[in-house]
Amino acid sequence: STTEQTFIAIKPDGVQRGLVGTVISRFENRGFKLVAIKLVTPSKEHLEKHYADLSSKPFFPKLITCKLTAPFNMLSGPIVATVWEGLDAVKTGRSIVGATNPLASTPGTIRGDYALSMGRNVIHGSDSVENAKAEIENWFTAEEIISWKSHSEDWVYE
Ligand code: YYY
Ligand code: MG
Repeated sequence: STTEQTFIAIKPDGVQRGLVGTVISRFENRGFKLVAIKLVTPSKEHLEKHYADLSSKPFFPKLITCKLTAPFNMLSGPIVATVWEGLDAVKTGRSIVGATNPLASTPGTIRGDYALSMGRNVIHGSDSVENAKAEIENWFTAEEIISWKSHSEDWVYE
């Protein structure tokens, strides 16, 4: 539906590399509506919840456990957290993001255009409607999700 929402985050490497505007533009240009945005430095506990599904994976420590032993991980700097709304936002969002391993990401996707390493893949995108709901709730309060009508709506949707 056109009110489906997805959670998209620009990871510390994306923020450091000045890709915030690029990522936001790609979602805006596609026709999605921005309904929440903030710059955050999440706690380790917060990230553990965000990536709970991956807690048993071998790369999990590198991803979040310790800033000192894994200095470029998700705890290494600010993240831009966003929520985008629009038709098939989760699935289409994933296709804008690109494959997890940037070497396999198609050019034209964010990872396919701006990344080369799995651990520096610039952006996070929810992988299912159910996970999107949980992630949005983990990163934003209900009051931070803004309901508004875009003047473009009738020119984006038939
Ligand atoms: O959803 P997505 O980000 O594409 O991949 P996930 O399988 O959920 O993994 C989350 C995150 O973990 C990924 O973006 C990079 C990192 N990672 C890694 O460093 N090494 C792996 N083998 C797999 C994932
Ligand atoms: Mg994932």
